[in-house]
Amino acid sequence: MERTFLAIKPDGVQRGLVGEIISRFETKGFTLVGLKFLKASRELAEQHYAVHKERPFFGSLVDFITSGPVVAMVWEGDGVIASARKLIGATNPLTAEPGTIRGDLGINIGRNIIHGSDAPETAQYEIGLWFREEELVNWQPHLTPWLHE
Ligand code: 3AN
Repeated sequence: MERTFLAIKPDGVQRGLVGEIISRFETKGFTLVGLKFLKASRELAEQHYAVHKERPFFGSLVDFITSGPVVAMVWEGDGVIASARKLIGATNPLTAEPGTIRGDLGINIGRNIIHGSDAPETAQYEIGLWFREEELVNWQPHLTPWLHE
């Protein structure tokens, strides 16, 4: 079963959007298998954003994600990586489609509320970076037969 890494960034936490955001993935039908609330270290943030190391905004990305607590999560389900990206919306909240998390809840690219893995390799890397294997819970929701034919 596919898994993805999602993180509600410090702006989402400070704005009191944690419940609303988690609710969107729950009501879609995906399964929460990992959840932690933490203030990321600089080292963790730099590893997380390693692919953006050469980009001009790398420093501000790391500053921002370490500036307050984040909600780190692993969600499971068929096609969850691509579907979560759709639920999240385009990188810039100002142009993200209404109905998406960023499109409904944000206005600025540097305050785009949530991170979501963009591919299976990234998901695997990010889950391993933020969670130990024993922190992930394998469970079967009772709702499964009502969500899957
Ligand atoms: P996404 O989060 O939609 O996958 P990426 O992976 O292209 O977007 O970028 C990672 C993060 O870098 C974004 N969430 C955003 O906060 C920041 N970012 C991306 N492009 C820009 C930009 N042009 N200016 C400032 N920040 C940016």
